[in-house]
Amino acid sequence: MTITRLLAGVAATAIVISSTAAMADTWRYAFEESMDEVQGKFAQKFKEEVEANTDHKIQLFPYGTLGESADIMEQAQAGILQFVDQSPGFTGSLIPEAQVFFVPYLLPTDQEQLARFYKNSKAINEDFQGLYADQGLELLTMFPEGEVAMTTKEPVNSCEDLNEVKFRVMTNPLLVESYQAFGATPTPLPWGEVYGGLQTNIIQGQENPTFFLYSTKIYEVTDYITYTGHNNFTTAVMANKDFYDGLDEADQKAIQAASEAAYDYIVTYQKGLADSELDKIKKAKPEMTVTVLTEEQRKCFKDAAGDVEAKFIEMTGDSGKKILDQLKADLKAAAQ
Ligand code: 6CS
Repeated sequence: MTITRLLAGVAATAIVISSTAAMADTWRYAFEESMDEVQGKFAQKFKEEVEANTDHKIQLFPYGTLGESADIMEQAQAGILQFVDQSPGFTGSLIPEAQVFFVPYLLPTDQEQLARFYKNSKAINEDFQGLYADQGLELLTMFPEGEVAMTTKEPVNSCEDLNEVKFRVMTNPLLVESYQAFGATPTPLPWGEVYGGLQTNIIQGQENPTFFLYSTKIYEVTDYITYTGHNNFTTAVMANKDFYDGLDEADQKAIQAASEAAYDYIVTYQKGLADSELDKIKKAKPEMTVTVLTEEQRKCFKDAAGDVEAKFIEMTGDSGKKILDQLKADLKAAAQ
């Protein structure tokens, strides 16, 4: 057992002991990032709205305080936490259809189009609701965190450059398939092992949105940032379903309204964020090489997308195919 897990266990036990008294007025919300990162900003806005419009308080638990992403999901399902932010990158084994967000080049990179898509998508706001509910979760919202970039120790100008690169991915079977199709050796790891893994050369690459490359200082242990345009980072916020179903209508409405307000806030907050954080990386590490791949260079990544999509349908059957088709229809509507 790692120290983090041990501490998480101790913290969780402490929470259980105090839970009977705290249940009535304090709700607990854990997320996968720090207070100053995108999920933390969303959570703070959500808290502010809930506290302004209900009698309840929200206690926030940023990344690391209760363990890794998988730990906070377990705690939310068990009812120890009332709210959790877990990205589909870690939800793939629990809800295989959530892997749809890892079909390469499915999502656009245009931030405004993406913002319209998540807000209005039937797949997200109706179809995924049922799939999350089957796992004891009330899906409140999904939101974008920006285009992901690859950071590596050697240049990446084509799929061949990923040959024999041990590339860290979130623990998601379809993401493993993607990076296999891109020519790399995918290595699923929780976030806490990524910086050290790069530092000790156990892995030689990873992907994440630009703001996260700066805030987590991952640029210190990689030398190349490459934009292939293959994906946008999606995250999801949910409530424990028994907890949510047990609330009165006024509290449920306040939670939905808080989630909508936090969504609008986080979309606005992220305008220009990728550019400003990339500038900070360049300032902190002038020798960093930043490359935006040309259409020609993207060809092999785009060619791999078809195989990954077929794999997704193979893994999820009719249910996954239905979600994928609906998502494509929703993306088309958001493009107009
Ligand atoms: O790559 C990861 O594991 C992490 N990336 C982001 C942007 N947020 C949380 C997640 O754990």
